[in-house]
Amino acid sequence: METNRIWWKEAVVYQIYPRSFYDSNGDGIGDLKGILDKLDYIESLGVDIIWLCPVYQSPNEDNGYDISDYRQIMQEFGSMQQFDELLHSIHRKNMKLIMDLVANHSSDEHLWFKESRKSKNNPYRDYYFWREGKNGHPPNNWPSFFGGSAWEIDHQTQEYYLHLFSKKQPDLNWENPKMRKEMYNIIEFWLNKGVDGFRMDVISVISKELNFPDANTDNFLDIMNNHYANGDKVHIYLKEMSHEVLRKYDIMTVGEGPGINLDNCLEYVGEDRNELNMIFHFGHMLIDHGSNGRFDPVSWDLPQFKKIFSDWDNKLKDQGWGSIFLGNHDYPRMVSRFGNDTQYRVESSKLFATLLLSLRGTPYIYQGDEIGMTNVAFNTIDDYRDIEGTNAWLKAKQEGKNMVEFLKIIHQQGRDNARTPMHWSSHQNGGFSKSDPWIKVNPNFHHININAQDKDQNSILNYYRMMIKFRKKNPTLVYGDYNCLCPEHESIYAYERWDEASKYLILLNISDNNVVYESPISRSYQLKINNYITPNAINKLRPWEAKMFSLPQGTTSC
Ligand code: TEU
Ligand code: CA
Repeated sequence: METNRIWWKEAVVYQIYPRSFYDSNGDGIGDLKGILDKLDYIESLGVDIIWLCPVYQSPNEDNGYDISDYRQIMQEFGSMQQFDELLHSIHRKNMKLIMDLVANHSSDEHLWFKESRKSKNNPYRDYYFWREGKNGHPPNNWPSFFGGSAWEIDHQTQEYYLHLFSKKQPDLNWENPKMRKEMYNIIEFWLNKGVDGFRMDVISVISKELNFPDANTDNFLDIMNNHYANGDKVHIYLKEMSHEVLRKYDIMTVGEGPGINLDNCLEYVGEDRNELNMIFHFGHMLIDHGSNGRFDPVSWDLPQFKKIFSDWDNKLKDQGWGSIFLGNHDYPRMVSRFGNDTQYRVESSKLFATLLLSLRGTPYIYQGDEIGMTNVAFNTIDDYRDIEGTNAWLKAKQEGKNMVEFLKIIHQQGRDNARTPMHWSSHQNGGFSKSDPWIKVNPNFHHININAQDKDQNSILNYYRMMIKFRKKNPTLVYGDYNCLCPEHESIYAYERWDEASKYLILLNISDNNVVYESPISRSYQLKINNYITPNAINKLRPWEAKMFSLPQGTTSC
């Protein structure tokens, strides 16, 4: 039994994208009061921590990931008093709240940037990266994550500024100790309010290659790995952040890290590093991204998917800690992307809930996945809101691509799939708002909604509630060892979890077919979890069937 038990390792996290969660005042935009109104529902899931996507003042170029004031609440979301009330209510329910720290870049409407762009000798000039162009072109050929150049000319001083994301998200210069100190003060401001930690946005790219060399490839993932991620000083900055502020609080930190890989992950989360508690790794989330990113989709297979999870478990098992997630606000809906969101939507949603809640690491559940919300397919690009998707659309159009085909790629790969409003009921707008929401509701809210599932013992929602409860009662699923069985099998993901107290065999049929698990299953194995309502032969797996067995003490490998 694990002796070194830690709250954020045993916790289950629920991610809220506030803009799409619940609109309490009828303006079509989710808000903080809306989260407070639904806090009993969140508590009913059995989750421990709420990760709140950015709620700071922002012009919403990137829906809050472009911050214009780190100490003010976005007016559309409500007031600081409402934030304080929400935080207090979360704590009263013995849950915790982590905020989203966006420290790599600010909004171009932040005071710092407004000053910085005024003149080359402004005291805030070096809060950002300014460089001269080359023969009327940007300083180098780096691309933005959101398409186009990563540099924008500013005519006031005729210099370019760096923005790895949109041009309204200028990158902050972490070389500048004054900027770092201001960022630490911002972190301290929220921690002193009682916030329980941070998810750190693209924290792996805060240290830049200061000579800004040209990339010698046009493969975006290679450019990101070679030039943006894991810069020389990223660990110096994280250690300083920890020393200056984080270590003084009993909090949790999770780094979002494009470019964090098996070779360098322990530099971020090794227990002896005093940097971050855990990271999101993206191996499985980029599995269908071609060389030009999400809108250049490629096929993948289950052995690839399983290997990623097994490799990361093996790397982090003795030190550090990982996150287990299959969806968030940046990726298509989990059941549409990895499952079957038509004929087997219920079974495959439950199967992935079983996966999320039976692996080693801290599980993250993204709002709406607990009821099996799916991708959406709007008929026109005008119904989409995400800057990454709309930029890609414009680029495809300029390149003369077949836009009927490209819209299908947006349907399959776009981030807005995860940002349509939550389905609370079959009423107008899915019960999300009395007004037209900022983005259309997925029309399938009529049959996929919380009201319809809350009292149905066989619903996806109640399967999540059961699985969360089961994981909490069985810390073997948190801390126990892991071994993947039949790793090459094309349809079955079979693995075992164990410690000296218990042992479990988990069988997941990740396919539309009936399959048989060939290895022997002794009659002494007790079936504890099954996502089908009717029983079947112990070693048979129906399409998207998940089974978890508890094994008698001393059972050797399955
Ligand atoms: O995401 C960064 C990131 O890695 C993903 O956005 C992904 O790389 C991108 O969508 C390209 O496919 C974080 C936030 O989660 C995201 O919402 C923000 O847009 C981004 O940073 C900039 O702050
Ligand atoms: Ca509102």
